[in-house]
Amino acid sequence: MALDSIPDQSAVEIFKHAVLTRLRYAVGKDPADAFDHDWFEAVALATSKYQVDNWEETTRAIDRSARKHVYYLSLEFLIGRLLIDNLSNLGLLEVARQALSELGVDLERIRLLEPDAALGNGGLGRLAACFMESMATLDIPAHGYGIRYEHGLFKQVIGDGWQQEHTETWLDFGNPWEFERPESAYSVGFGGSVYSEPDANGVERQRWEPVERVRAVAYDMPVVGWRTASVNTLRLWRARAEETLKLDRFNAGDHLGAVADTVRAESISRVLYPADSTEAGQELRLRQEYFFVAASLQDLMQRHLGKGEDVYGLPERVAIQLNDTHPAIAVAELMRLLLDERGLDWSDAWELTVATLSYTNHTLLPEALESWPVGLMERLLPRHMQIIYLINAFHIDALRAKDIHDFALLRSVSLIEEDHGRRVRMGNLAFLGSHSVNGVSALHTELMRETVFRDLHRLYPNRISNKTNGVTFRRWLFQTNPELTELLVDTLGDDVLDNPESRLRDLAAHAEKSAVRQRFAQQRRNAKQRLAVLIEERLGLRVDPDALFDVHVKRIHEYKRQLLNLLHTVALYQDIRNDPTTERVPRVKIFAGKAAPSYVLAKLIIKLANDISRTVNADPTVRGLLKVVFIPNYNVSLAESIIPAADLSEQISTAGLEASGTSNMKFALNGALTIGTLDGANVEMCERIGPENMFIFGLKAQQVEARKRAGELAMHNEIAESPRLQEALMAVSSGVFSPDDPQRYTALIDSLRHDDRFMVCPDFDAYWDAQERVEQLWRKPSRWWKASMLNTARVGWFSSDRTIREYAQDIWQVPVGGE
Ligand code: 26V
Repeated sequence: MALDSIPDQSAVEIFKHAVLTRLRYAVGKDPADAFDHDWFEAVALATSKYQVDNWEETTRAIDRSARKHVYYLSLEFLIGRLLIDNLSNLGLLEVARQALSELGVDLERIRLLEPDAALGNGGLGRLAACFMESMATLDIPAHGYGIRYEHGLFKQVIGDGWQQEHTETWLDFGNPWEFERPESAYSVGFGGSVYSEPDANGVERQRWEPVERVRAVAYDMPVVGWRTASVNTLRLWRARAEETLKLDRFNAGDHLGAVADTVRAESISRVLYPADSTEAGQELRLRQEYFFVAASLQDLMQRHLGKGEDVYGLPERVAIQLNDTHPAIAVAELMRLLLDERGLDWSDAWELTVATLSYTNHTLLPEALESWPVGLMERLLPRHMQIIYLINAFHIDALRAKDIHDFALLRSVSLIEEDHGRRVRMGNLAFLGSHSVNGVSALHTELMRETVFRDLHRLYPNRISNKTNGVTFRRWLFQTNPELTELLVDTLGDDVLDNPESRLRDLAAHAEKSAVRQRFAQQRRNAKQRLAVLIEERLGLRVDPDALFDVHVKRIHEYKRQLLNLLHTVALYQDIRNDPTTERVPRVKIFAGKAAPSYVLAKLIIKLANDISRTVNADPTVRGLLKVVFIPNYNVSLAESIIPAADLSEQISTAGLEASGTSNMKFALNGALTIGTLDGANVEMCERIGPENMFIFGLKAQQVEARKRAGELAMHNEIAESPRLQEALMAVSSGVFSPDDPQRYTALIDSLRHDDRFMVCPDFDAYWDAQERVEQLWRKPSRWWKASMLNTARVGWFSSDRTIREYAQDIWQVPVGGE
């Protein structure tokens, strides 16, 4: 094994001892009667001990040092499992494997018992987890702040082809990686009134008196970097009632009323919002946002001032990154702390706030842009609403002073939206309150400048910058794909583990050698074999590991166009049926992904995938040329099984709508070839990997925009001109795949004919042709595997280490380890 070969026997003995002590004293079991789960817990606790030694030291060093500290505020951290991640970053993987095997325990088996920490919906949450790992690796002192949801993203069960949501219970057996910190608890207020009164100097000051208070209690998880001594902290807040039981009410016989406040308070950290971009706006969501922002700002302010630092020095010592607008209320909260609690005047407070905060935008979809009704804000956060009005007034005054009177412009840059009932625009608040605003790919950043923030960008032309996303190679290459990693180490040397960004490039020369290509193909074949076993175990379905694995896994959303892929699947099916002599490359179409529970159309698309799967897989005339699989409950762990086994990665969003994508990078890193549109980070991947090593097709963002602007959303011509598309649409809408309910998809298909906002029809033929190019290349194995290796060789730039270095340099102004 490449990651840390031949373990030292004394290290093995120490690890064994650590496991056995924890098994006995923390789990309370004897090796003879320990179940697998007991072993998992003991191993996790033993691993945690190694982290904690360095952690305490790092924390103390940070507390003493004057180094600038980064705070990453995010409502989501999509972590997945941690055992292998932690062991591998600590350099203990082989030590642990050996120690356990000497105890008669298989690490491979027990690692599967760890539940995924699924505290996120998708890309945004997973990015936060990758960033935490990279910041630790780069020795950047950092805290992640979020919510310790009792229930993470729902578990998806497929019943009769439909998505059903079941509560997720990752904490059932406790979380061995966390440490409760009852001493780090803060009070967070809601509601009430604001009183104006003069302070000692006769200056009018505002005092907010909330009617409700909730306690935020810290739970810390150590974050270890790759082969570094420093350990950062992910601090997640749990909501508790200030007073758990109202004794007077209880004694008066009102037993339920006595605990009602507890239930209300604790509901804040009960569950992660399962929507990724459907209409936001629930009161509980705003309570979650303010809850974690208020606790985090109190905590970081206490750490800052506790070092004897001056409040005016905040931006020199502290950088706060807002992960989307979810923590944007931090702008008003930091102002409130500085004005009301510290007594600063407005202009100083504003200067410090803007210099400390920065904001990342992750979507341009209108339905995902947060705004809160003014009435709700006034009721829940009256002082913040006053501050927002004041920020707005100063802002508009400043523009007028610069002789800007254009009414349309003033309306568009205002913090208050007046059109659909009065609402606070959180995007504008985050923009104004930050010194830096960034997009997550070059194209997305350009579109931010041209669309949502067009006018604000004109007023502040230097504020928006691009920071193209990346992924951590430790998880998405070393841990996910040890066999490929071993190949890389054997071929390129051990240094590839520490410097993959540059060293992976050397793989290009080896792509010319047939022996290395064969080994590259063999490791893929093995990963496909393992995935085939998983599919058979979970679905009772056999797939051929020698077929082309064509993979489309991500949240289910119209803009991600699973429907386009399904129509291609149908067309392929018809092609095979219509022509018994057709020589097709055998293919397995693999789908996985969750739909927001309230997103009816996305759930129908899941049902369609399952209907097509059932029909195609049962049809003997298909002759093994096509299989369709929908694997339930897509999560980080499933992604880790699927990605190394993919030959083809589907990244086919409507151009202009996918801000970046990050699975595109993970697939390419593992050598899958991408079929995709020029959207998000695909554009930059194409520049580096070369268009000859990808299958690019379809309308470009500007063309999509032009068609929408011209109102060309009816697709009668496109359909008439493509017999293949026409036939596929007809089959789906007439019930070929849903004989039990022939009308099931009629409306869905009709909407494509009349209002195809996601350009499925106009891109269909181009997509078909690109898929034909895929087949042609697959038939030439030496060319396919060369292209595959070039993908791995050329995606080094998409490491989250590179992304974090850019944030550190351009936004946070913090030095990176070793600098
Ligand atoms: C919005 C909402 C609104 C309703 C309540 C719950 C909720 C949760 C999340 C979101 C934001 C969705 C934005 C998002 O996930 N964007 C993705 O960010 C990735 C990392 O930058 C990027 O790769 C994806 O392209 C982008 O879709």
